[in-house]
Formats: sequence, structure tokens, C-alpha cells
Amino acid sequence: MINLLIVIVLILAILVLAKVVRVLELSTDLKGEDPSAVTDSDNRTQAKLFVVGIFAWLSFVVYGVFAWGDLMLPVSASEHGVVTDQLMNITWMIIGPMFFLCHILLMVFTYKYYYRKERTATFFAHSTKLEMIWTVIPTIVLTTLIVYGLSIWQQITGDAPDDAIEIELYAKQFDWSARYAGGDNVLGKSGYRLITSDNPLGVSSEDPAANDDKIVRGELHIPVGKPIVFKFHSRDVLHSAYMPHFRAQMNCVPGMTTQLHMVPTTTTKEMKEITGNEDFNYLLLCNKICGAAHYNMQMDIIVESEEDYAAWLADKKTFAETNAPKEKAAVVVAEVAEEEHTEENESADPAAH
Ligand SMILES: [Cu+2]
Repeated sequence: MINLLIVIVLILAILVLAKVVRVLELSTDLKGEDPSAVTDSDNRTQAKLFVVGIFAWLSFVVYGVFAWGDLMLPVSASEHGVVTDQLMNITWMIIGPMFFLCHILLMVFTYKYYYRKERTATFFAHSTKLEMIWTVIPTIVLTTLIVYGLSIWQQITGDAPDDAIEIELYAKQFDWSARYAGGDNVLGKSGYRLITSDNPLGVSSEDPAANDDKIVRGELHIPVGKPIVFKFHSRDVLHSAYMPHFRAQMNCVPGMTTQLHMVPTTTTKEMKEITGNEDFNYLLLCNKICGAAHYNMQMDIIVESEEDYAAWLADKKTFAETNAPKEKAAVVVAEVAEEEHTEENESADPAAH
């Protein structure tokens, strides 16, 4: 009922507004003025409105920085994160002042030079000096930033140190699984053709390297201070493994392997103290809108001491252990089926004669 009333009020308001506009048009008609002509006072009003608009926008930006500044991520929990944060800060130091300077200049010039009949514009077609300045300076600044950024990106996604712990992060709609490479630190081969309900990651039981792999869901544990190399896979659509506290993100692409490596520097317990939040947990999130339950596609990450990590992992079953009973069962089922098949044939034989 309330909604209906609101709709009726809105319709009436629009009708009233239309009538008011019509009255204004008729009054200019009566005065013999051209309603589409732009007057000096119109130009002045527009210029003032522009100043008010830009000023409101800049004030909102400043307000946002103070009001929501504490929602920023805490200090980086990985080694490379410190460097990427530095890069981010340098970028802000350059684009922040430029943002304010450009808007203020825009505001000043728009107000100062709004159209007046008596004033004519200067004809100014070209200045090599000016063009050099606004081409060369941004080129140098941007090239430096991009080259610096690319070199860091190369370090993160390039070859991992030899002793890096290999972990596969496997994405599918809508959850994450982690596969640890086990004692040999080599992930066994896998492929989508091998995927079954019992083997959701499609790990190959033919590959000896797969035997000691450990597949874990729900929680990802990693040891502090150790290099870790993540190999990313996706079963269905594009996902993106996003670990904001480690400043790490990588796309998970169906049909290909992507990777990045990092060294976590702060345990979950230490980060709880740093943030003053007892409920703090590192997160692995999906950062590509991958479908209806995308918002809920996440996994907790626990960073702990090497001993705790080893103890946690030792508890988990290897791929061979979880897969073997099923394989045996599959063989038994196949044998039984074959026997039945032969019996059927034998019993069917006499009828054929
Ligand atoms: Cu996803």
C-alpha cells in the first residue's frame, strides 16, 4: 500500500514538474524571448555549478580517505608484498598530487574562461616546447614505473627457488582444493579426462609422483619463512586466486598452468596481534566473477611454524591411500561383472542350440 502511494506521488510530482516547465516556456514566449538562447547569466551559473561540483567531488575523495582509510589491508605478510606495497605507494605519491592538481586547474580555468561575448579567444596552434614537456615527462615517469613493476612481476611469477614447497591450487565452481606435492615435492600429473567423483582433481594414478600427493580442502596451511610455489588450475571457468594479505593474485585458467611463488613472513597468530583482531584469518578468495556462488568461493589460509605445518600435513592421507581402496573396489566390481557375463553366456548357450 505504501509502495503504491509512493508511486502515485512520484507520478504526480513528474506531472507537476512538466506543467511548471510548460509555464516557464509560455512566460518566455510572452516576453518575446528565444527559449533556446544561452544568456550570460546561464553561462555564469554553469561555471559556478562546475566549481561547486568539482569541489564536492574533491571533498568526497578526501573524506573517503579519512573515513574508510582503516579498511585498507594490514601490513604485507609476504616478502615480495613489501616491494609491491612500495611500488603502490610510489604510484600514489605521483598520481595523488596530479589528481588534485588536474582537478583544481580544470576548476580554475573553467571558471576564469567561461564564455563572455566581449572576449575573443587567442589563436594558439602550436608550441614545441610545451608539447615536449607534456610528452617527455610522463613518458619517463610511466616507463620507470612500468619497467620497475614488470621486473617485480617477473620475480614473483618466474622460476621459483629449488627448495620451494609445491602446492597446487585447484579452482572449480565454487570451491578451492589444495594438492601438496608430498615427500618428493613433485606434483603428480593430472588431467581433466581423469576426473571422476572419487578423483575430483583428475590426478593420474599411473604417475608415481602422484602417490604421495595430499589433497586438502577447507584450509590451506603454509609454513612461515619458507618459499612456496603455487601452481594454479581451473576445472571449468576463469577463476582468480586472490590472497590479498600476501599481495598475491593469479588467474586460474582452464587448460593451462599458471604459477607464482612467495615467502610468507607473518604467522596467523602474529597477524592477529598486529591487527588486534582475535578473529583474523588469512584468506584465499576468488577474484573473478565466476558464477552464482562466486561470493562464497574462499578458503582460510593458516600460516604457522614449520613444525606445526609438518605435523598438520603428516596427518593427511596421501593420494595413494585414498585412491587405492577405490581402485581395488573397482577391480573387484569389474571381476564380478565379468563372471556374471560369462555365466550369462554359458546359460544362454544351450538355448541357442
Ligand atoms: Cu571463482
